[in-house]
Amino acid sequence: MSTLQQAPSSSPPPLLQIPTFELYTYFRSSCSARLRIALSLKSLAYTSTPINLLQGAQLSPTHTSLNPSRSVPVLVVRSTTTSAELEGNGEETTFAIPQSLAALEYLEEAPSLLHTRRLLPLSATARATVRTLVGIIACDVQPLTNLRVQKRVRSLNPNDANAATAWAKEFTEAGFDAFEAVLRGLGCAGVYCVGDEVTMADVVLVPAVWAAERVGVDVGRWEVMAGVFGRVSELEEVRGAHWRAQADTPVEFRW
Ligand SMILES: N[C@@H](CCC(=O)N[C@@H](CS)C(=O)NCC(=O)O)C(=O)O
Repeated sequence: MSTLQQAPSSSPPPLLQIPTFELYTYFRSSCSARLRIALSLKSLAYTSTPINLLQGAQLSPTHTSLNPSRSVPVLVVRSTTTSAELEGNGEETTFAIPQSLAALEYLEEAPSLLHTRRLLPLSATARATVRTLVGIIACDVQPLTNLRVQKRVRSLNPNDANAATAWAKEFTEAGFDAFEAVLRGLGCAGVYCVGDEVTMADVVLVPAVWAAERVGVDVGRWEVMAGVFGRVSELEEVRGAHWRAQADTPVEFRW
């Protein structure tokens, strides 16, 4: 199925300045990887500030003041607002977006970024499908497999070294079953999850598969999804966003 997508022009509209971006990220965080992939696909430069989740840096007072949910990513946007954005009158503003999906939507909607590669299709039907797939991963899988949940599962099962991994595997596999069923049932997959253009569904899927592989899930079980994953993974922008290729990736995990 081919999906209509807004053709981006090569530059921002006159009078709108492209913001600068700072991404609070952790190399292994799948939610951070969503932003790394999207920024890269949109050719938007950013600086990275590493937050070491295993050392508890997300719990520090400084990070909590930036993100009350005590998680990564946080996308900090520094922009010169204009009347076209209905926000101000040419003043410098800095604001933080501490939820990955809100940040993805911002990158899609900000007037100064409308010229960038579109990650949502034009058609409302195709958008709903993209958001369904995004929701399966971001609402039904990731929150259940998050670090803090795994720590809790471990503490509730002190005699079972495998409990947290088994837990994460179970909910990931259930989510991937649903993801595959949507791809098959709606017949939406083309080269990518929804048609032949990369969308937010692909942006969210890829890091979910990386996370799944770490808990021993074999993605080949979901044929359509695995095919899409393979094709998205080949994109240069996605390779650069890989958890093994980040500035804060420890040497032993690098390619
Ligand atoms: N809904 C949030 C979830 C963020 C989240 O759970 N991030 C994980 C990394 S992927 C995290 O920071 N976990 C730290 C912890 O659980 O302490 C989003 O989409 O940004």
